[in-house]
Amino acid sequence: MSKLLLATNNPGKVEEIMEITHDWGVEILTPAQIGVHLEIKETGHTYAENAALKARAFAQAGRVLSMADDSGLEVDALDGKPGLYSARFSPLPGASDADRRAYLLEQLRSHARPWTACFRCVIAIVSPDGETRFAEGVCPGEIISEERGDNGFGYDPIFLLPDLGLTMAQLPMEVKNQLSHRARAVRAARQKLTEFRRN
Ligand code: ITT
Repeated sequence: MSKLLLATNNPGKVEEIMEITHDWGVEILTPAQIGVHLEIKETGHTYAENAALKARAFAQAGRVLSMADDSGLEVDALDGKPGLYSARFSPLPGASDADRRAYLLEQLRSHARPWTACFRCVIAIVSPDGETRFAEGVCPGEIISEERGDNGFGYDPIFLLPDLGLTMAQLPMEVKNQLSHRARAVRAARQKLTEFRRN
């Protein structure tokens, strides 16, 4: 069975990607499983650059095909912020997901509603010798000011899917994994994996 290393330190992403890929016939590895511990500085100017930086570093360290996800929340009223900086969007040192949600709501308070937004995810798959493929997924929605639901991670409790009337954090994992930005990107990445196998 071919192996694919998940190049991430975010346990929420690991859980989701494991579930989305469970029937791929690929052995999914985590950095902890193979004893690789890397903190990659996200110095890129795009999701694709950051995803490639992460996947390349893990592929080289683990000598195994690696898949990284760079993702973010883009809020229209904030001109697409926090976007690339979603994981670092708070002035507080050591900020938690809850701190980042509170800071986002503070930034939005003076803006007219609805606070339309989308989650975006770019996946990079990189082989140990540097061959690289990308895939992308987007999920539109709206930011709401009260938190709802306990599932997921990050901005999920304040990200509403207007058609369902539920936040991402109110969805069971298997539903989030049908329609999220990550689900879409990971599914698109499956085709790219077959391109590596042919080479
Ligand atoms: P790795 O780089 O180790 O993968 P990270 O959390 O730093 O983990 P990113 O740099 O891609 O990952 O930052 C993405 C941030 O965007 C994440 O920390 C959340 O704040 C937010 N985000 C991404 N996907 C999300 C989702 O499905 N639900 C809620 N928030 C999400």
